[in-house]
Amino acid sequence: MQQAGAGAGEFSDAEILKEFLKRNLNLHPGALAELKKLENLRGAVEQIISNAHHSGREVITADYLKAIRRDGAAKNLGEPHLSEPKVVVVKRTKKFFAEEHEAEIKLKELSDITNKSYSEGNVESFAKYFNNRYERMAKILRSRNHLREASSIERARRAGNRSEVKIIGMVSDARKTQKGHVLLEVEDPTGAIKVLISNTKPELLEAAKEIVTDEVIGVEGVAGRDSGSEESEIIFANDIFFPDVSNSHEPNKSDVPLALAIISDTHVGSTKFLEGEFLRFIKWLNGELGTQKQRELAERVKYLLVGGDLVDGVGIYPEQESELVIKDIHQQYERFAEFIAMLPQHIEIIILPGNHDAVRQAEPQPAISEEFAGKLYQDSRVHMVGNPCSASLHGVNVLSYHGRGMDDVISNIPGMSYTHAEKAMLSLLRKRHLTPIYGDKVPLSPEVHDYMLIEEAPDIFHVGHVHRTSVLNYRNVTLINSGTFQQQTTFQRKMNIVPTPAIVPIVDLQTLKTTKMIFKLQ
Ligand code: D5M
Ligand code: FE
Ligand code: ZN
Repeated sequence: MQQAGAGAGEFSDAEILKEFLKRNLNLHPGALAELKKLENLRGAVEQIISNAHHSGREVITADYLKAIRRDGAAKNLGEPHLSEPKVVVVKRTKKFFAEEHEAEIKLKELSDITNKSYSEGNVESFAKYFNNRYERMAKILRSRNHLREASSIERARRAGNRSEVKIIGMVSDARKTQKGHVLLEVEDPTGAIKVLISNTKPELLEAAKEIVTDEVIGVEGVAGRDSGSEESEIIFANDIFFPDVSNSHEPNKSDVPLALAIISDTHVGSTKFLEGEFLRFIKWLNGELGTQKQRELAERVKYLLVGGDLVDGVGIYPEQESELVIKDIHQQYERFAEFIAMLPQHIEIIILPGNHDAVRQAEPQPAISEEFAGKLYQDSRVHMVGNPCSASLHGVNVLSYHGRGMDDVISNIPGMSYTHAEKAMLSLLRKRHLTPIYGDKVPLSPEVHDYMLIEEAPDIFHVGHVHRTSVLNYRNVTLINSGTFQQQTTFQRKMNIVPTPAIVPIVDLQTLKTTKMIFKLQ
């Protein structure tokens, strides 16, 4: 292959032509030779392409390049003076790739609490809630080969001593015994039984560490009863099963290479909100920032998902007021809406609330209301949804959840931490529940339908809240934490939480590959 001129490294003719072709730019005959006379060939090519992109130029002629060499326009961003234009350049408004494709959004309303009547929180509603949770989780577990013929706990109790049993039960108690076994109490609508996970089975014991109360699991083991007793009271477990994700999960993919940007926890109104970095993100989406490759990605972004904590709110944590630049909640949302207004018109925006937003704290949370987010409701690109929310974007199923359930999992399962929040996310996915523990830190509303249950394994599982960007692939599900645009607060410093601000995951909906875009200023 022919090499380009001195100082151009490995930039071959073919590569140069490819760069122009990729951008729908034609190099006129004779232009290549002229181009190679320019200094810093790579930089010049990038600059010429960028200039052409901005001015709508479609053909690069030798004369054009001569003029650049004459007055160095490539370096100075401007267009050169063409003394004798020989080619008529047809100006056209260049469209972003994402602009040429209509959005395809299906919001799964059944999975959204918004506009539904809420639970009254009485004894009856608790019973209905737990029943709904048990029945739907049991169905997921029963679809696993191992548990197809699981019996009721009542039948397992009546099974003979030492007979093999399989049950599906909700964990009402889980503790470690003095001898290092794990002892569970599990129930189903027919009864309750103890489950012992012996310390002689280290692998099983390790898996059992992840068991928390109120989750629904499958147990396979041997029934045990005292001599003379009429019923078995314990199962000696040989295996335990989480509902998990099927290992043959085939992800849905878009047939066009559109992309999804995911953010959360902007905390507008906080003194720690990184406005400069956030503006750089907006600039990038507008195609005004980044390398050629990064701009090409920006042009494919069709959807923006915002996973809650839009604003910092007021009175959320002790001494918050000293860390607020905007102390009025309405004004915080106004400011947030101003940023959204700067986004390109072709991007559809899905917004759910978090624990700093102006909605009820009990989960599931309805969408932030028009009273607070009026400006956002006036914007036809914006879709205000509840937390959690399920949506299909160009055929790709996305489950989005702000993430307080992570706090419970991190504080209750040994070995979990905010530093490796993706492990906690994975634990939620395998439990197929966003808030498995009832009545811990996260206030839950006992709705008749359990909205926090993960009925179907999504293709993308998005969580915010922990303020650390991370991406993990598990059985063809892409798990994403969307980080934050807020610097460490005093409260977080005290809690030893170290955020990773201004790093935005961008998912290619055709390949499900994720790129982390970094907008840090220093
Ligand atoms: O949460 C910001 C970060 O602080 C996130 O990593 C969770 C963590 N966090 C929030 N509240 C608590 C409590 N009460 N204990 C421990 N860790 C917590 P944000 O929702 O943005 O304030
Ligand atoms: Fe947050
Ligand atoms: Zn939060």
